[in-house]
Amino acid sequence: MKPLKPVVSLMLAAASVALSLPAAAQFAKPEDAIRYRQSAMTLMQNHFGRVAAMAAGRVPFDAKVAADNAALAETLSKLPWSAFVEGTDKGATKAKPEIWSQEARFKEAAEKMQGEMGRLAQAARGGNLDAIKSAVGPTAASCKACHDAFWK
Ligand code: ASC
Repeated sequence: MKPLKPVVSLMLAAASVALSLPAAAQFAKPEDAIRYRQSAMTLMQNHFGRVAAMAAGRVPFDAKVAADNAALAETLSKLPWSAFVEGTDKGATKAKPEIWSQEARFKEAAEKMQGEMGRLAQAARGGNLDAIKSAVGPTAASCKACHDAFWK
């Protein structure tokens, strides 16, 4: 294998540190954690939305665009959770206190959504619009269920 450029090795090292750090140490300030999870949700909504628009027939179906966007949405669906750290229930957030008082329920809803995003990504990799259509509904429902319960 060709040796990696120093900058690339550095980025990989930084990424592996970020993923293995305890959640609280990932963020210098509570606002940073809030911004991080909001950014991840915004990006996820955008990439999921592009696939949902094709499933709804609002934009022409393009199998590669659907697969790429569903894969991004699946990856993004893993990111918000480490940012729900202590002390981030107030400030510029619509997160409900139930996230922390009913942690198991929140975790279950978050994992349900990640599972549905995974199934959507799998359907999109297969390139079949009907399979994508079948997966979009349950995925959107899992977004909504969590927002209804845990979002102001
Ligand atoms: C989205 C989004 C959600 C869900 C939900 C579906 O695109 O951001 O939270 O779909 O609105 O009902």
